[in-house]
Amino acid sequence: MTSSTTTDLVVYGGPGSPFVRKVLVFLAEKSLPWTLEEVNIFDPPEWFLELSPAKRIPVLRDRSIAGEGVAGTLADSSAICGYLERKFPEPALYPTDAYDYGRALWLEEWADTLLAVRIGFGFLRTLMVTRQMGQEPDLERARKTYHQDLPPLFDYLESALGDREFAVGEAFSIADIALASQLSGMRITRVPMDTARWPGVARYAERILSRPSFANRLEELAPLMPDEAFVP
Ligand SMILES: N[C@@H](CCC(=O)N[C@@H](CS)C(=O)NCC(=O)O)C(=O)O
Repeated sequence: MTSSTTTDLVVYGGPGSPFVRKVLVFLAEKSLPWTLEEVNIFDPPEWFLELSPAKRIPVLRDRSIAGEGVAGTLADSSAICGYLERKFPEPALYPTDAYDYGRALWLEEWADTLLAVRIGFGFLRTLMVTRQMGQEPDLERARKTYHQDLPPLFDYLESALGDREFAVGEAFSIADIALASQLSGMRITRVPMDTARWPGVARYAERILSRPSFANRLEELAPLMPDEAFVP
């Protein structure tokens, strides 16, 4: 068996990515130290493409397996979190009840796909990445996301969450990490949440994002945030 110290974990990616955030929050909730090695995914170095065949961040390297090359690396935040859970089981971040487990995986998938596309392309790209690239924000696209594309998703989330504290069961889990990693994209781009229309989602986001694992990540992102709030 390979022995490992927790300082062996390297995350490749940029702190602005919600999927990198998902992995960093997962590590923080496990109290595992990590090193973030910045990779600009819009201009990735040649060596990175070998580790990330889909050309995506994050990639995790477990140096206790290999310090270079593909060995010891995993692409995709869900694969990374599953690996970390198996290797570092405490505290458990996946429900033990079979149905809750399945439901947590479903909400993780929903967040990583549908929600990620809307918030990622609708707000992060239009309001934050443009700014980093010295371009004008795409307010029209952001407004279309706000008024047309996101409401059906928030309607679903409002009904899925109800007034529960956590997305699944009675404990914080991967479902909360995945959902809040994407929802935090609105906080970062200073897009207001319609608290009257989706009070459950608003309270939920507030509660989960105030956990230190999230709050510390968001604090690190303050310099990237737009100077002004988005007006829908
Ligand atoms: N399914 C992947 C998605 C990762 C992903 O889409 N990452 C974005 C950054 S937030 C990316 O690398 N985009 C690069 C591109 O679209 O070219 C995961 O869960 O890790």
